[in-house]
This record gives sequence, structure tokens and C-alpha cells, in this order.
Amino acid sequence: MLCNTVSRASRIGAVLAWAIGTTITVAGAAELTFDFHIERGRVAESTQVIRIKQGDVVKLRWHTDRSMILHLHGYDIEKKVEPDTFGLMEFTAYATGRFPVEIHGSPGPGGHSHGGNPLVRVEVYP
Ligand SMILES: [Cu+2]
Repeated sequence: MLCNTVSRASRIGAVLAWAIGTTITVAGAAELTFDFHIERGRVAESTQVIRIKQGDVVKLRWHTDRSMILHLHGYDIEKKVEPDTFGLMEFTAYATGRFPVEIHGSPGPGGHSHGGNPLVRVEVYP
């Protein structure tokens, strides 16, 4: 499935791109794209944890069955996602650690509630 294409394939793609000299930004860093499909508030198990390296340029593409707001903690990126399109989060993984992506119930300060497991965990390794 297209939506389950995760780090391995993306990393190979990035290496190939590097070989022809197009997309590399910093020595050793890769450009990585991850696709997620959210259904009933969850993503496929194989995409619940993604592992990247510090300095990687990362794109997270979100497909969803209902509109919601996603929040990548630590990097503090918020993205409203809607069905029938995809929401894109783009960042350089400058900080190492483990960063949860949570679903926010509604926009605004009152809607910032987190419970249970995060939707996705982003792990950035030095
Ligand atoms: Cu949050």
C-alpha cells in the first residue's frame, strides 16, 4: 500500500537521489518522506514509530478520514488535515529525542487535550 511506504524505501530513494546529485542539503543528511493514513484516530501499526537521523529533512504527509489538527510536540508544528487531500509537515530534524504527534480535538487553547498513546512517535537519533 502506498500509505505504508516508510523509512526504508524513502531512504533508498534519498540515497539514489544523492547519487545523481540533486537533493542532498547537508553532508550525511537525507530527505525523507513518510506517508500516514489516519483511520478512526489511528495509523497503521508499521507507521506508529518513525526513526530518523539528526539533520534529516523530513516530510510527513497525512491522509485522514476526518478533519483534525495534528501537533508534533517538541518541534511544535501544528497542521490541520482534511479528508480528500493531504496535510504536509516539513521540518529539519535539528533536535534529537522522541517526539509525539497528537491529535487535537479542536482548535484553540481549550482544545489541547492529550490522552493515552500518541498517534505517531518521531524518534530522532544523533
Ligand atoms: Cu499537542
